[in-house]
Amino acid sequence: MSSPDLEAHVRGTSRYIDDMADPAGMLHAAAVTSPSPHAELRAIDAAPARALPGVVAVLTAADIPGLNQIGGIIQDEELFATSTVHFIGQPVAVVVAETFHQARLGARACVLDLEELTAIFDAREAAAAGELITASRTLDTGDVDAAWADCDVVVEGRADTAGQEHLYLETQAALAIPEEGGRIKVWSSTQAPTAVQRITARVLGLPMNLVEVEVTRLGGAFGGKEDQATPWAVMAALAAQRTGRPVRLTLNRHEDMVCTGKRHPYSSDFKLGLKNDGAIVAYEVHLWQNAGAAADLSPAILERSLFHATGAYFVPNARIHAASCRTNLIPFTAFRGFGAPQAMFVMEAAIDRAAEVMGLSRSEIQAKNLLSEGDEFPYGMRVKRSRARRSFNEAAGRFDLAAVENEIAEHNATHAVVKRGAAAMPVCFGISFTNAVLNQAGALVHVYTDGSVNVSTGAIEMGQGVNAKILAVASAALGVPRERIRIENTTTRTIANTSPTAASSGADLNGSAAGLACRAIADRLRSVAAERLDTPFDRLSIADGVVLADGEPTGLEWNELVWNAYTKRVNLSAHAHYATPGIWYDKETEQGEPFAYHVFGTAILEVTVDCLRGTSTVDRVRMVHDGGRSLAPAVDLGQLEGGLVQGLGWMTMEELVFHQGRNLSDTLSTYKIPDLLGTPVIEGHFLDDADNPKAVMQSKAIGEPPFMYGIGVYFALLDALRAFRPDRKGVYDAPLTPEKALMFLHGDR
Ligand code: LUZ
Ligand code: MOS
Repeated sequence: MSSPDLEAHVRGTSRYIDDMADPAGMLHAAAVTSPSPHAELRAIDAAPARALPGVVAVLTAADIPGLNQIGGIIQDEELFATSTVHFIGQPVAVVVAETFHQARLGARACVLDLEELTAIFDAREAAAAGELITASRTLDTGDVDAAWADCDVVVEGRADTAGQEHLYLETQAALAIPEEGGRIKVWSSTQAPTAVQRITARVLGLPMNLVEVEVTRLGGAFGGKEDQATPWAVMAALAAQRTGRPVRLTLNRHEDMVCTGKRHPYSSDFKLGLKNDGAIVAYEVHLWQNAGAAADLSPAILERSLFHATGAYFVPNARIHAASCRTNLIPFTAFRGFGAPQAMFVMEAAIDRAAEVMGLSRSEIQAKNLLSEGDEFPYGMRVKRSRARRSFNEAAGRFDLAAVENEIAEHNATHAVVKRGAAAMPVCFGISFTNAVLNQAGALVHVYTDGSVNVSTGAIEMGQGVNAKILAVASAALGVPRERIRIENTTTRTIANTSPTAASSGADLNGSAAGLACRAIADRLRSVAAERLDTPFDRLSIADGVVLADGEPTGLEWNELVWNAYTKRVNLSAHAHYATPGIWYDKETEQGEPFAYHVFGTAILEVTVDCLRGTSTVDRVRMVHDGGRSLAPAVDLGQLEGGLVQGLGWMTMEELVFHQGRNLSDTLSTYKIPDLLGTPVIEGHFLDDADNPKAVMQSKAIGEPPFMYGIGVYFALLDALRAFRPDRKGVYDAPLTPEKALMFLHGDR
């Protein structure tokens, strides 16, 4: 079933913040940002900006009535820098002017008096200098030190991954409107309306009940709007409060690429010990996360890295060290996968190195070590309903992995220049926010007297189809056709204290809450019907807008029942709250059950490399994915394919380049993402009989897990390269761009 947004998207009538008509008297805002990665900020001279036509105000930290502090997990980030700037693109002031262009001219005219300081850009250097965002963490299971002696083979190496630009189609945007009594209404392109509300209130010196944040939909987010829509919304709100006029702040693409956080680059050292048959005995890994200049979500992202360091495998003895390192780059932030992809890449690199040394195939080692029912993760949780082996075996069987591998070996033996490679990529991803508190959601449902229904939740529609899923839940729970139900905009006025729509859990949490609220109303309506039809409550049900008794139509229809309930003064509205049961984590012991359940699957990826040029194509990717019982199969297939392609981009062509703290890949001409022509043939299969009692209507979260299938492409490419250069060992430094492939093939001669 399709998304309720579908028709509007196709017709081009779906509205985003930038499509909203300008309120009367509206101003535009643009940030003044730091040109230096690290400097003492001695003065801001705003006089040249104030002298320009159209400029209404230049606001700095001195104009903030509340706190100049936007940090979430750790309060270490100023809205406007005061004494020191810490990265290029850091806001120091905001210029408010009559037009978009005048605001930007004003921002450019401000003169900053800066005294340069030494800057650090490398995570390992930052760690060595003691520049950590939080204390480092270690998960430890089994006895790693003793286990090395039991290993037949021990391999070591280094594996690095670069960052990734979100490149959501809609850039960061906000529209703030001052209302009576000091109230501020903010439209924000955020995944986290409550965070925007909380921090706007903090900065503006208002109670939260005077700040409303509303979202219709986002034009993509991918984590980039979980924390980092906030500063722009707060600046717009501050400007609206100070000037008394509505203020719009929309970043252009270049500003968005320079001034907002991206996926964290990681650098890692690994050590993996195995038996001769490929069984993994021990794994030790050090992960250095490049957090950038402020915490943002980095500690939570580091935690998800820790939890996913052993991938889809059972490792009896493991020690995982992780450090979040402060550098003078933009604060890196949430991005689909949230630290898990970076850690899983290292595990796959270690397996690749072991396969190379042992003369085994990578897929043999993978298959041997997949999670079985009841296996324990390094964080102490035991895996339940593990579908790691089932999905791997189904993928290997359905897609005949052995035949693919043989065919490729034969191809490579008979072709000198064009080489092929294949890889399997198993995924296991934990579902729930690792911070247990965030695993709650609310819903508010109104049934109107004509039988039409409005459903409000805290979920943000960002193109991922969460509204289609909530609609499916509401329709089933009420027993009315989807056409009668509208999923409302998300606003802090109807649903309070929301968690970000993130962690793949939007439909799980908000769908559950919506289901509870709808069932409460449906039960009241069944009571009304029981009286009216003189039939016991338990024998009645409502389906497709008709009241049934023992499954047979009674002749009583939804609209009439609703009106009847109204005349009997029955409440036709319900609010419900859902909190995921059973999850907990103890950071002291680093043990717990942080996830409600896990998502599993396996991809088989095939590539071809032109070994004269280093160029490559991804030919085909086939996946078997554990999607539970889907609430919206077309949506899930889209997420499966889209996640994969985004992962392929991260591994092969999206090259985020910083030089002395400056993002050189800050335009669409210098940052390349996969396009239709670069997209392989994709085949996605969902596991049959995949129930999931841990989520709403037996469904499973889908957003993030498919991203990690893309990791496999790195190793498929590496195999093709090694087929040309069997004398060279694998290197693990993603993305594996054509330039890097060329250096691997020919750089040493
Ligand atoms: N956001 C968050 C996330 O705050 N906590 C998480 O565990 C998470 N996981 C994935 C994506 N976003
Ligand atoms: Mo997130 S990476 O906003 O789920």
